[in-house]
Amino acid sequence: MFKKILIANRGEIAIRILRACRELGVGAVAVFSEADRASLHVRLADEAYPIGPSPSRESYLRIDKLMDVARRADCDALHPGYGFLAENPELARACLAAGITFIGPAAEAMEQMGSKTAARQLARRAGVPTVPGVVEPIEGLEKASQLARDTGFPVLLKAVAGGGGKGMRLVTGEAELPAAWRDASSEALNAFGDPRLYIEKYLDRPRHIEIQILADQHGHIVYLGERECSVQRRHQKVIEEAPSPVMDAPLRRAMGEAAVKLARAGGYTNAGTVEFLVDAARNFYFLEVNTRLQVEHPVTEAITGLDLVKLQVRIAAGEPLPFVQEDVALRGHAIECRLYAEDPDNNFFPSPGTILARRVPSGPGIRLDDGVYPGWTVPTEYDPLLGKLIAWGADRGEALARMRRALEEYYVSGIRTNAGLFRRILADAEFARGEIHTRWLDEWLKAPAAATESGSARSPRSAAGVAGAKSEQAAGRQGSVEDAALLAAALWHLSKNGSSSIEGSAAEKPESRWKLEGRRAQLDRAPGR
Ligand code: MV4
Repeated sequence: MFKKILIANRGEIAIRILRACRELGVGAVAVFSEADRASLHVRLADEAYPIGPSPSRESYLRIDKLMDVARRADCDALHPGYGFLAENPELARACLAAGITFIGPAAEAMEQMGSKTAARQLARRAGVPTVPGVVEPIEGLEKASQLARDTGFPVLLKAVAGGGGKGMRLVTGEAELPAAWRDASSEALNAFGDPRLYIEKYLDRPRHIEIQILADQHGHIVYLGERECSVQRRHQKVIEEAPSPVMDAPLRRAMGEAAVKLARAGGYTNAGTVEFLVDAARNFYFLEVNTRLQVEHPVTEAITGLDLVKLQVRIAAGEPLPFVQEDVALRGHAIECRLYAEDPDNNFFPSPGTILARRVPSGPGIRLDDGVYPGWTVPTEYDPLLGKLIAWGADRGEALARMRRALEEYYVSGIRTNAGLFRRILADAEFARGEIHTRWLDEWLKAPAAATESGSARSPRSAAGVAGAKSEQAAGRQGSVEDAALLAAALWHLSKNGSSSIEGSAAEKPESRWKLEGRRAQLDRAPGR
């Protein structure tokens, strides 16, 4: 086992990794940008090192600085988390060159999956169904026109280097192709430095269902069931759940075995996610592979009883998987809400600021993975994800009921959050029936206030909205009293300690143990805790 792991990330995922390190008895080294001096992941770590100014280009995306810290702190492994450099083969290569184990797949596997056309070729070679279309980058508009006709409209132009919907354009007929080609190509160049595009047949309202896999370095590969991730907004997942409401044992086995075949063909190791689109007739099509731990991994942990981060570390350390496929049993149902500092009533505008008060939900079946505390200021520089609320239940109904209950308990002041949006979605009849697809949330958000066609309480702000509004008001009344007390406590706390001096010494040397204990004690005393 490793002695010390560098956590090359921030926020809730840095804390999630840190917790795994603690349970494994492995040292946890944090890095932080200037904006993150006072962040929770820094306070909880054994050691913390500054890596530069707030913009991620100058800190969390700097491979040279990360490797420098890894060497200075004498780390023998590095966990990249998700986002930032998590799927960058250059980081994996730099680790290899420095004799530091990268906790993830090999650089070559990341590279292959990074090219969406290469991944499609791999899937076809492995006998995994792919969306109809091409598997080579397209030379130019002339060729594209021919290939679009061959595929049959509507088609999607997609970026070879893509993912996350960037450089993607829907083309419903020949006439739209030239403009769409130019737009998609320049967007791809902008986002990925690679303008190349390919074509897929457009599937209408598919579900997005992904399979979690684990592969050790001894040829053992397992699948850990699926996650239903269809509730998205602008290619950002909002709610995830496991299992998928449309899944049954035969389909799960077929998709799971397809994912394992693909991983085997690609020489894949460590944790990975194979994404599929599933149409209304429950045909599944390979989409892409995510070569990282994913934000939504806790719903899989909840129904499998496994700790994916600890397993990632063990696999990277060369240990064989401690179980086989037949041992993987799925139990109950889990759902996750991504809590953001953003304002759903103002076009989801980010709402950074200082958290004044916060009440965390708990009780049966509830898990909160977050990275914030009262008195802390959500930085403007990064994705304003506050954390994830996960509810588990014996069945989907109980999981949803627990999530509704936990959302009522959850309360934050000082910033706006999307918690109210979740209360409204969880009150929707269609959602409750699991009748969701990749355009469901966009359509739901656009639904006029009184629309109740197809017998569903679709409206975000009318019928379904009332229940949500009531609990928000209740929380608000209680909150104003709490706020006054907590604001006073926060001010006292800051006057006693001085917000900058707390972290002021973190700059040059790893923290000594007594200082860390002091920090923890401060944290324990922090208002609202
Ligand atoms: C598609 C599709 C329909 N047909 N491909 C969006 C992000 C990228 N990872 C793939 N995406 C899609 N690819 C074909 N051939 C619809 C989407 C899509 C989508 C996929 C997953 C989750 C949410 C989505 C929202 C809109 C479109």
